[in-house]
Amino acid sequence: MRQFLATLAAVVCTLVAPLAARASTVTIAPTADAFVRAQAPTTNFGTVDFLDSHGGFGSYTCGSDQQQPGAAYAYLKFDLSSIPHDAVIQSAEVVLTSRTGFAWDGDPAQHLRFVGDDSWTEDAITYRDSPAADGEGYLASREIFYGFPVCGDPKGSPQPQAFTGEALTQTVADQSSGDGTLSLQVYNPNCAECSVGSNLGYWVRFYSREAADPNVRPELVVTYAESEPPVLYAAIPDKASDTTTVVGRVTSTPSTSLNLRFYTSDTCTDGQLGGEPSLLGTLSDVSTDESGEAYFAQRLAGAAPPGSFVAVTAREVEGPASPMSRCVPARTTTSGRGRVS
Ligand SMILES: [Ca+2]
Repeated sequence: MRQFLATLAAVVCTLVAPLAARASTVTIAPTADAFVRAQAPTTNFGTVDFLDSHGGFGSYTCGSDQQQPGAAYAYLKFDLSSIPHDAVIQSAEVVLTSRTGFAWDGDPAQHLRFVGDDSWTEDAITYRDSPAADGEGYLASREIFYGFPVCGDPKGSPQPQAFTGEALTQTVADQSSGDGTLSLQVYNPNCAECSVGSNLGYWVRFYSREAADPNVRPELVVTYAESEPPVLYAAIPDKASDTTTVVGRVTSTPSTSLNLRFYTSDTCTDGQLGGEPSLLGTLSDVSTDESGEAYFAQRLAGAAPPGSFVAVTAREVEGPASPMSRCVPARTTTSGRGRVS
């Protein structure tokens, strides 16, 4: 037995593959952006190079489009299909670049709100038919301050504004696995009775996706972990003890407990387990180390049938299953032990 385990250890050590990068980042440009203005309820503002967010019913914006009274809200839509289906989303950040605004009074923060209705379009949305935000909750918020003079567009150099947080990340994850489209509203509330007056709000003007400089256009940055297939080095059935010793490696979230499920079938084509795989056995509580790596060399109850092939999937508790590993032949001799199929 000791000799056997020493052999397995040698197999593991000689077959350590370089670590694949697990965290990936994708930057997504909006497919549509526009703002709506309460006091121009049938006007579409989808093609200008800016997005206004202004909560005040009684205050005004004052930019390149002259003085415009009342509240304005911005909308952005993102296509999330570039995020892999089995990705575990770790963080999401909406980056808007501001160019002017004015701190009238009230809530100094600009807020992102979730909009579940994705049916709006850039060239048709108006205040009158704009979709409401789903609930009053804020996905992410950021205080943005522009002082006197009120007018001026731009005021100073462009200012990148990163909106991030758990609620935004969770919503991106939900929409990625849901309808694949994310709509957001940029919002500032009206302050009915403020210290310096009534019906005031903070105005911020951001660049839209029509901005001439691509560096100031809105973007959504999503960081995710790709679920990698485990690597099975060997599956060694032992009829006498009715067990199968499985040896391999799995890469996942660091310091996490994994459940491994081993399948057997009579065919293995181009490394993919074919036929009708049946469950051979499971290993639970296989723990990754601080770099996200786990090795296993253990016995499963039950011997894989002679001439069969074996492959494995891994999953975190409550997580999605990883892709299936490449299959290896269930071998009783040393000749093919540890060969990666
Ligand atoms: Ca636009």
